[in-house]
Parts: sequence; structure tokens; C-alpha cells
Amino acid sequence: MTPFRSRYVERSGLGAILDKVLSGERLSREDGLALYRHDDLLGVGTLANHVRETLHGDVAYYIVNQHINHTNVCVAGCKFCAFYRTAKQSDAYVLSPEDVERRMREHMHEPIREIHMVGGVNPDLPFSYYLDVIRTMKRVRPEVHVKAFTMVEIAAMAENFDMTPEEVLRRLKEAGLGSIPGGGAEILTDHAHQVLFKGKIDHRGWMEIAKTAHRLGLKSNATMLFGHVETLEERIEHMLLLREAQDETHGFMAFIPLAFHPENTRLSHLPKPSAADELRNLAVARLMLDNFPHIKAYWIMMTPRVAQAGLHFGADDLDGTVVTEEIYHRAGSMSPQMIGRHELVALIEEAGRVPVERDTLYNPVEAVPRRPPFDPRAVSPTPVDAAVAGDAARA
Ligand code: V47
Repeated sequence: MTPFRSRYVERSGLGAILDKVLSGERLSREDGLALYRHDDLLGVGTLANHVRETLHGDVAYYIVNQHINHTNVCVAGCKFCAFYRTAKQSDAYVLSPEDVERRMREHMHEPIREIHMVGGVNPDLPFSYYLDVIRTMKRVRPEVHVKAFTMVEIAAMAENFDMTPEEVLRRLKEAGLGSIPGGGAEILTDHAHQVLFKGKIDHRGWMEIAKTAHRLGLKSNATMLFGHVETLEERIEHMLLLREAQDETHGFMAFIPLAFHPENTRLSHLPKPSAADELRNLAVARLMLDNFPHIKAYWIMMTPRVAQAGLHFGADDLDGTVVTEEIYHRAGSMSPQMIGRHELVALIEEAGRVPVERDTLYNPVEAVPRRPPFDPRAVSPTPVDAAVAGDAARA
């Protein structure tokens, strides 16, 4: 780690944690709680920013992607969700593979590199539906990376179609699945599971499927839904479970804290987490998850401006351009549905960071393919090239 002593961090009472961070010592559960309880948000942020800059310098990643939510029919009944419908409700929907194709064709002029697809646990869909949807996406845009179906959806497929999760994942991978998004983790504790989402898998199930996917060579992300009924201890427990699993598989790419949006949910009486809370969660995650390469400030959830501030609180990724997102907008998200690549780049540059367009697996991609510089020895020159090379030599 680069030499760094922040008098500000020391004065704010975080000296002991700073020493650990500088010596590369892993932070404990107690350290995590201290970071959550500490009065000085800027001190916590400075520490996280140091780790972020050590890992990524000034780089901030973004991706040009399209979100598609294929169905809102769901039997899990999660209390925090404003998106789900029962099959009988008038606004329940399922996108057919043809609908998915149509949505993709509407955006063929954009250089989309990733389709992010998640939906409800809909027991009426046959397994062939999932395979068809993936194959359709790969047919329409063969170069696109398909990041689809949460661990929860994979678990439901295994149960409904009498297959092991491994078999489900293998077949989806054969059809063209490239990686798994981080949703469905919520808070990985028994308490949160019982109170909020007992209709779907608990933390043991979620982790087992994540590890199986990683073993099969499918990378994934991990989210954390915060700001509802969970305690600070549960947030730290969630991170420790992920850190432990990552030591084993190294299959997680990014951690994404998602602030709970209460509108139109069964928990609509709860206040929305503040921007300060969102920034603190990014920072604590960056410090606790020392084996996670990336922390994502998901702008569609946080709003572009708060996500931009997140680039100084531990985050190195803003996610993507996102076309028609439904899950948060049903729950009152005020963010736009989509921002263009130029706006994402501007957000990053305004924050003093260096934008790098990435693919799903965090390989940097050239935004605009550059022509290699002309080398007169490498090719037989055209008359124009030869004249230019001659002019250059004479100059
Ligand atoms: O698991 C649902 C959350 C998640 C609400 O991998 C809510 O790059 C807030 O998977 N308020 C699904 N959050 C989204 C998801 C995701 C999102 C961004 C990036 C990635 C990635 C994955 O949405 C669910 C749940 O935790 N969610 N309802 C709500 N009312």
C-alpha cells in the first residue's frame, strides 16, 4: 500500500483502523461496526477513498448496458418489493422471447455490451423459456454479454424443474449465459429472511448457488439491500459472509449496496435511507470487503449526483446506461430511466476521475475504436499515405 497518513483520519478517531488498513490487516466485525457508528462520515470516506485509489487510482468504470425485467409475476412475496404482481393482477406481464428481441432491436444503434435481465419467481414459465430468451439475446446481438437471473431465480428453476442448481447453471451457460447479477441477497441473516423474504431462499441457499456458479466459471456480483428492518450488526454479518465466500471462490466481481426505496411496498411507513447513509455503506463495504475488486455506486438507485459523490467514498464503478428499469421505479426511484454514455462520462469527469468503459467482466474496452498510427514499414502505402509519410520525413 502507498504511504498515506491522513491527519484528518487520525484526528477523527479512526487511527487504529487506519493503521490496520495501511498494514493490510483485515478489519474485524468490531471495526466494521465502529465504522458504521462513527460520527465523522468524511473520516470514514477518506479511509475508503484511500483503499479505492490504491486499487484503482483515479479510474472509474462504466458500461453501456440495457436492463430488461422479463416478468413481474412473482410468488416470493418479499415485503420490500413494489415490483411484483400475482399472475391474476391486471398489470402482471411476461415478456416473450419476441418481446425481448423487440426491446433489444429498439436499441441496436447503441453500442450495448451487456444485457442485465432479472425478474420475479414465476412458476408458470417452463425451463425452455429461459433457454429461449438467452438464445434470442445471443442471436440478436452475438457480441452482447448476458448477465441474467439472480441466485433466487436459479434456485426456483432447480426446484420447479427437478434439477440440481448445478445442472440449471450448466444448461443456462450452454445457452449463452455469461454471468449472474448480484440480486436476491438482500440481507444474508436468518432475522431478515424471516421478517422480509421467507418465500425465497435464505443465506445458505443463496451462498451455495453463488459458489456453484463460481465453480462453473460463472462470475457474479453481490448486492446488499439496506435501510429497512436490519441492524448494523446484520449489515456487517452480510459482508463477512461474502468476504468468507470470496476467499474460497474469488468469483465475485462487484459489491453493490442498494438503499431501500419504501414507496408502494408493504414497508411504505419506513423512511428512505439518506444520501449520507448511502455513502457510508459504500465506504464501509470498500473497507470490509478487502477481497472484492469493485464497489458499485448504482446511479439508478442512488441518483446520478449521489453516485458521483460515491466515487470519493470507495466506489470505482457507476454501472451503466440502463434502459427501462422497473424494480426501483415502481418503488419511487426519482432517477431517470436512462442516461447516455456521454452523461456518464461527464459525471465521472466532473468528479475528477478518469472514465473507463468496461465490459461485464471489467475488461476495459475502447469506447471508439482508434485507427492504429500509420506505420509505413508495416503495409504497402496508399499514394496518400506515402505522400503524408514523405511530407513528415521532409519536415
Ligand atoms: O434483490 C427490490 C432490490 C434487487 C427494492 O449485479 C429493491 O450489477 C430497493 O439484482 N428498494 C435486484 N431495492 C436488482 C439487482 C441488481 C441491481 C443493480 C446491479 C446489479 C448487478 C444487480 O433489487 C433485489 C432487491 O434487493 N430491490 N425492491 C426496493 N423497493
